Amino acid sequence: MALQLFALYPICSFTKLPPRTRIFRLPKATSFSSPLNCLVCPKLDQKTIVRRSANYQPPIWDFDFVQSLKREYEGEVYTNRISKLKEEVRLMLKQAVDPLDQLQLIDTLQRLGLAYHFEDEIKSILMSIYSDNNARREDLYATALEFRLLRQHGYKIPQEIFNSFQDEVGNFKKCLCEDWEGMLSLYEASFLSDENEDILQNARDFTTTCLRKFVQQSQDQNLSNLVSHALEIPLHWRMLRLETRWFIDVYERKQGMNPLLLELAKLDFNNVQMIHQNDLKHMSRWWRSTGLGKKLSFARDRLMENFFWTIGVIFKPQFSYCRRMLTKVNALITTIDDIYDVYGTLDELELFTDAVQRWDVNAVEQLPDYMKICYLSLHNSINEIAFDFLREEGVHIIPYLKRAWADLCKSYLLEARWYYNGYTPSLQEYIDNAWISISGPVILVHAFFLVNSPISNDALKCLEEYSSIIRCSSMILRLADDLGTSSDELKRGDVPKSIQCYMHETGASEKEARDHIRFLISETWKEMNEEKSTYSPFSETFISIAFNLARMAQCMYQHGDGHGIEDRETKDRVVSLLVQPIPCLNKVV
Ligand code: LA6
Ligand code: MN
Ligand code: MN
Ligand code: MN
Ligand code: MN
Repeated sequence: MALQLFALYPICSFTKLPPRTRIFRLPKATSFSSPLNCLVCPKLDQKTIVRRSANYQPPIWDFDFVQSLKREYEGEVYTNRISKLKEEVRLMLKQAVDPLDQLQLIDTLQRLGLAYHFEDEIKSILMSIYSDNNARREDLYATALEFRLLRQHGYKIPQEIFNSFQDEVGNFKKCLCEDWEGMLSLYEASFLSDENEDILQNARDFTTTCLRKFVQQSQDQNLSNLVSHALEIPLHWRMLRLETRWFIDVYERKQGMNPLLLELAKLDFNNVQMIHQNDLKHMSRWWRSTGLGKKLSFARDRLMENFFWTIGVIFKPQFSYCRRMLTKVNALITTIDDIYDVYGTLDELELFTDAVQRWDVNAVEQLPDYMKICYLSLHNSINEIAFDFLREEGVHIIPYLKRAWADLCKSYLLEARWYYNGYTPSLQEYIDNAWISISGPVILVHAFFLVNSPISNDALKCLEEYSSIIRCSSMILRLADDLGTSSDELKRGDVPKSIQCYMHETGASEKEARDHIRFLISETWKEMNEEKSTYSPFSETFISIAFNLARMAQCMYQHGDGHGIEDRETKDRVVSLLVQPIPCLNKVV
């Protein structure tokens, strides 16, 4: 049973929240010293408020440690060497003539994290391969590779390209199972599927079964590592930088690898890492200056993770400003989410929601102290982003930004009401709110202005409507988060999340519910994939951000709550992307 993902959409449904339970008048600033909730709900005595705790641990990343991160591979020798190697690769791309060689080179460059240097060259090669579409169709590996790369780059290439590998009744031929390279290639290609593409769904099922068998039987450790890695999360769903870091090691061991490509990959990785470290250091100073980590001790103090998300979302060196501003957005989201989910009383949350909707600095007067600092910090940070945009582009964007925050807070508030009423919504009702309450729209609306200029009216309209790509990306973020965090959330006291709503509604077991949520993630990916092949007013950069947000979610919550719990997988990942450079043995001279 496929759920209609966004049945109650458009957002106008969203703006019609249940009527306020209480109407209050704002007092004069001088008329109260204790929080306004005394006025709102006279019987509530501040001392009797029992607040929840999430028992979040203090951050493991020390401020001084972050500031002391060193740049080991910095200097002209390295930049010169990188330039020289890039020219060599450009030549390789020019000289490759056999389509399979070309495709393999492109694939390798992508997986080594180098493709962004050669976007024009890659585009023109793929264009020529696409126009010459009577290439051979006997080799499954080559066909699937071509299919995957072309779809990735937005070409409409039909799933029927795989017909010759099926028998008369449409099953993939059993004998193909022996060809593990072909299987792996088809497996990865099958994730580029749109909705209702049955050949690709069959391909995914068939290759998954074959590859699982392969892993069980293979004696070759390297090969089965490769296949297990793919089975764990397919390439199309993977966070790019971590995949790059992983693949550089794989490539180094690969027979017949090209040492120049390897060298460039390592040097470039280290170079990008230094730029990221620089962004991180800036943001770590900003975070300290807000005082939020210290003052709001009930909330997650997760600057490192908040920054780490931005690498997943947009890693290219030239987008430092975007990474930095999104780090602020993420840090504010994480803090405000904890206010709503953990610390705040319902009355306080009503006030905060109202203040955000007004987007008026005077609204701070109605808030309890702990909210004041958060509210002003939100105001200052977001207004500053808007100010930068106004200065650079001449466009006033506060209405867009504040609207996104207001929608987020309204969705938080609805969840808080559900919680206090002990209400379990249907899965549909939950989802209609939860794709907003996960903060995907806030992140993407800000990202839009942080990378897009000039902006078109068409794109603005799609942004305002939270068009399909924004909803899909947010939806995957929500469902992945629920898979990773809902067990702990329920224990500490929180609304039922998608898994529990589904169990409540259908009587399914937790395992069945989790499988269903994974199915929804996979279906949402298919819908999002369509965004690549249909006209979109959004820039390629913005589209890639939306895709990457979904990828990053699946990465962060792969082993549980990787955002809240720092000292497990997330720590190793942070070390490998942000702390340790790749040793380059043949030091450049
Ligand atoms: C997840 O926490 C969280 F804080 C987010 C804000 C998710 C995505 C965030 C970024 C990129 P939690 P909830 C900062 O699992 O309450 O508490 O919506 O989110 O389930
Ligand atoms: Mn939460
Ligand atoms: Mn929440
Ligand atoms: Mn959660
Ligand atoms: Mn569709």
